[in-house]
Amino acid sequence: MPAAANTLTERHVDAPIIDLDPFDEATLGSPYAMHEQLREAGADVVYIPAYDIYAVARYDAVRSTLENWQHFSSAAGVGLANFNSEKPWRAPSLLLEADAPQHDAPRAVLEKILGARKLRQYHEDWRETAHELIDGLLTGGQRSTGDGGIELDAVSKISEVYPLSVFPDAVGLQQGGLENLLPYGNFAFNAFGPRNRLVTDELDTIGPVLEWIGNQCPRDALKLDGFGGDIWRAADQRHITEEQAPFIVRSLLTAGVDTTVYGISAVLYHLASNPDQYARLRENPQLVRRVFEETLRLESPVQTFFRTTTTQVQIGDTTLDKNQKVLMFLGAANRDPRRWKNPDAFDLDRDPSGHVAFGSGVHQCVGQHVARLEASCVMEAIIERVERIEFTAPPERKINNTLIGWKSLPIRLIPA
Ligand code: HEM
Ligand code: OVM
Repeated sequence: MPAAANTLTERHVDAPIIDLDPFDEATLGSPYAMHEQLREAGADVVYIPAYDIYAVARYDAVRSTLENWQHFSSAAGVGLANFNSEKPWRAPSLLLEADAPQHDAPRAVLEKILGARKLRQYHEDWRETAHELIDGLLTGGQRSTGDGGIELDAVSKISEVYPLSVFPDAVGLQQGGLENLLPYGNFAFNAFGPRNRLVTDELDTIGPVLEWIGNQCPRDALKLDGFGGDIWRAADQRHITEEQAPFIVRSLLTAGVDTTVYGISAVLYHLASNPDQYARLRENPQLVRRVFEETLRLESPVQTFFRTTTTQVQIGDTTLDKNQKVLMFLGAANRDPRRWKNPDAFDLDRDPSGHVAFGSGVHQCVGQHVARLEASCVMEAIIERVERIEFTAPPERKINNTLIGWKSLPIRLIPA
């Protein structure tokens, strides 16, 4: 159904009406003016007629919506499509797009496999891989005249390289076909939005990518030692069924790559933009964790997710009907001046905990320890070898219906 067919019907809405398109390409690339408009519209929830959806952008409203899974369901899809009436583009995720009790067993299995304790066994290998990557760039790269710095695009040479050199192997994927992972994640995150050009432009080429992803999920495709093997062992132990196992592997392949690429790019962007704070990080390497959390707060690589109301429900002074879509602006909550002092500043003196870049509540990112370990390894390798990071040209935004990030980060690394 075209959007116009179900908008502007005479449904009474007692929330401020905001006439904008959050998925417009210009807005996706620079959403901050819209965030302010949504937060300051005068209520905890607003109505966006363009898509017949509600939206929350203030910190408290976003956080309570995230934490209220009883009234705000994920099983009807966490994108614009309402699975109660629209067919999903793929079989729904057993984690992201599920409610209790179905959500419980897959969640418990992944929490254990991706927990901070289990991840310790990957730490050494991931640290070494980061050092090899950075050392390789510093010795093999294009040397600029003058300061002996190395000029490169940090997205294609660091952010997109590192996760792909550690994560697929940790999952237990065989070599070959890894070039499908980023396009798959990009498509999946676009698919949470409307069927705009970002989605339709990919429809011609995505078929073989989907097929390859599907082929990596069965037991036979995966090495025994790795997250994938761990998932299948959980099926052997009847914690999940054999029918569920391949879909849980698919969740790792969907959510586990583009997100960390975007997260690492965001870190490099903020370190290049804040030379004084980079110097401070070099003197205090234990700040790597805070750098990552402050980066996630400011950047919120996953900008939005939806919920669907399960009953009539109140947000602030507004009553929402049952089966209404609610768009949660994680990025706007993470810069809400009601919650954060000087919210737009990258500030290592603040405590960024409580940010909602990983969500909050029962669906809070189950891969967050993986993301933190990858980002820390990259930062530690860089601060050991690199004295300064400078931009050589303005960075270019990459847009996606759900993710915000960088297509290119042209930088110079000045060796220590
Ligand atoms: C859930 C963000 C990395 C796997 C989520 C959610 C957010 C998020 C906001 C909550 C979704 C919701 O409430 O509906 C991020 C960010 C990352 C990241 C910003 C990197 C910086 C990862 C990685 C993996 C992963 C590396 C896999 C190893 C998942 C899965 C879920 C999830 C499976 C669904 C959990 C559930 O519904 O119970 N992520 N994520 N994520 N994430 Fe991440
Ligand atoms: C999934 C999943 C989880 C989180 C994010 C996501 C594409 C997918 O379980 O498939 O984004």
